[in-house]
Amino acid sequence: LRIYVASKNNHKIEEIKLVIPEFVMLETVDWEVDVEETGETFIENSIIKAIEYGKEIGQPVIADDSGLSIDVLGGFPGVMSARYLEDASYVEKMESILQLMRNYEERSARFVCAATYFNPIKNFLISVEGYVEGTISREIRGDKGFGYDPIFIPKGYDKTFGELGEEVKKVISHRSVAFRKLFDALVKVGEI
Ligand code: ITT
Repeated sequence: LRIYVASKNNHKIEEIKLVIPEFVMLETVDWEVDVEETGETFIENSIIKAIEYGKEIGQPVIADDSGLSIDVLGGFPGVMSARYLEDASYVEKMESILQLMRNYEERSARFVCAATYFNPIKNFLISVEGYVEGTISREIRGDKGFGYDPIFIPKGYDKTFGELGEEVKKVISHRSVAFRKLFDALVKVGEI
């Protein structure tokens, strides 16, 4: 069974592949258009991406909208995670966040992932969310994973996702939780 993935982020695609059922083949889409993410929530943006890509290719697609939400910063960068300091590197983005948080002892945060499946043939859509709770480290640590992984310490560990890498992310990450939930639901309703 082929399902297309409405994402241009290869790190995400690789992580989704770690948790999808064996009988599902994930296909990438060559599409130059950058879908405008105008939603205020992860769920809204994942729905926007799934519907735009689904309409474009006329086949079932999945989309992922995700980000880091830091409590003392009012949920920031949240849905702005990819767009924060647009042209800066992730090291610069993470340094900027550590700087914003330098005076805070309270460092709780979570990664959130909204996963949406859209089948344009049946006009069927389903969305779920996954979370992983944790804290923001005092410095950048590790070079595994991607994005903000080197400053996020998941609850129950003393290392960052940047140090822990895929072995741990595939079990507890926001993305693995969300996509396991999504595929369980799709099996349950008989969609796949
Ligand atoms: P697509 O929209 O093409 O899927 P994107 O990277 O633009 O790719 P988002 O708009 O959902 O996707 O932004 C997600 C950002 O949140 C991502 O670029 C990272 O900065 C951050 N992020 C999400 N999941 C993460 C993870 O597992 N580890 C580290 N950072 C993550």
